[in-house]
Amino acid sequence: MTAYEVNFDGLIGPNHNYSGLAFGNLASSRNARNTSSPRQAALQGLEKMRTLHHLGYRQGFLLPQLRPDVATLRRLGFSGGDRSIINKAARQAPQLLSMIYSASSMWAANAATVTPSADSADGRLHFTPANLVTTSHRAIEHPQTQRCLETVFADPDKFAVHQALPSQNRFADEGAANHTRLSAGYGERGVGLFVYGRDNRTNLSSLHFPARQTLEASEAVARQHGISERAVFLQQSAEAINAGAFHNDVVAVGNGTVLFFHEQAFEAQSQADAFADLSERLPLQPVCVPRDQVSLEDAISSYLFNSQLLADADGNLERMRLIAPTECRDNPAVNAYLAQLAEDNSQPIGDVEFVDVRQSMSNGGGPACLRLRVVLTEEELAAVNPAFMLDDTRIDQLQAWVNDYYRDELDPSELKDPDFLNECYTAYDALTQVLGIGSYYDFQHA
Ligand code: SUG
Repeated sequence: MTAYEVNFDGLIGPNHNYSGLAFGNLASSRNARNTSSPRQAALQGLEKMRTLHHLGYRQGFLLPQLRPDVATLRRLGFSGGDRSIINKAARQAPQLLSMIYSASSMWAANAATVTPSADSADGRLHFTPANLVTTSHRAIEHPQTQRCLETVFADPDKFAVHQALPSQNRFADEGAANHTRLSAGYGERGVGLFVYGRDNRTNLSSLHFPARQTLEASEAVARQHGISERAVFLQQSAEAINAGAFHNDVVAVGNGTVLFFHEQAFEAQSQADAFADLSERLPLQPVCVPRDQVSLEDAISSYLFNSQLLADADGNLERMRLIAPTECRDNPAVNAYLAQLAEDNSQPIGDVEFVDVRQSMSNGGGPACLRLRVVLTEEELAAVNPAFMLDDTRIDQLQAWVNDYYRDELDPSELKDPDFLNECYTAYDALTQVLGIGSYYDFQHA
């Protein structure tokens, strides 16, 4: 059956800011309290979507989540009207404002884990929103993620949108950033490669930063999607986590039968076992980047592995391209490696495109973080809510909307201003009008 990989990018919200909320994510810590540009961030994200559209790929997007999340402040004991709650929080617990104001839902690779219908037990396409329990600003995302996925993928005969796993440390789940679907062709039965940071035997004292994905979470998702028999589990190395690989997609990316990864990405024994298992199921093509060509530090600062690894626009997996962040071009070792890779005919990656997503990168989110990959058959594609598929006209409309409603600069101290709440709500209201999706956000029902 013909099937396509469609990327759904997170549309970046007017509240994009640098609050240093993600311990273990080096860029987030480095840029804490810096002034952001929500407008540049959103325009950069939309230009990346345009680049893919112009290259011939189908491109969709997911809605920004409603922020500030005043409902969470109510659950934390604040009462009154929305503006009054912001004022009280600004006085009594200003640190909570950065939590409920984060634009982190932009990193759609953490929205959910996705299993295509060719692989699942019931022939539907499955989504499990990630509980993101490791960080408090992201743990509040999953209810709105679920709602957004149910809006975009609304047909329950074709799409199954599950609830997030229980919000417990034991089931910590960060979604597709730690999952790669490998297959010989998009429409063919494939394998789910789940990469986790810890299980119940992991020596936690060896980790300086949190391991955000657990084996038990990955196993539960595989069970939900009916792919336990078609799942392979692989452990990230402590070395990679300690160097700042807070998700596997910072040190590895796969597509088709290709797994492109850093030499130090995985625990050695786990890698040997998983690769042997994968090789029995499909003609695995590992492309390992040696540490003496690209150090782990360079891989993480340039986000080489957070490139999007794409088949060509016809879905031909013999000819792949990387959509890499410009930071890779700026890093001499990475740039030299990529030039060599593109010339190396023993593997299918023959082309590299660079995209500027610096605003997102400064919070630790590269091109691949910004998108959720969904493999869709023709029939499933026809069932996707068309308001969320992009062409030039729609991208132009969204860019005009960003130019009209977004600030050019946002300092984290400005989150205390209740007028900024109104500014955000006005922007979301206008967005639903541009898209023609009616009242979507909670405040529109009030
Ligand atoms: O979860 N940054 C995000 C970046 C997510 C990147 N996603 C993938 N690698 N798939 C995170 O660490 C920073 C927010 C702040 O500090 O303001 C943040 O949440």
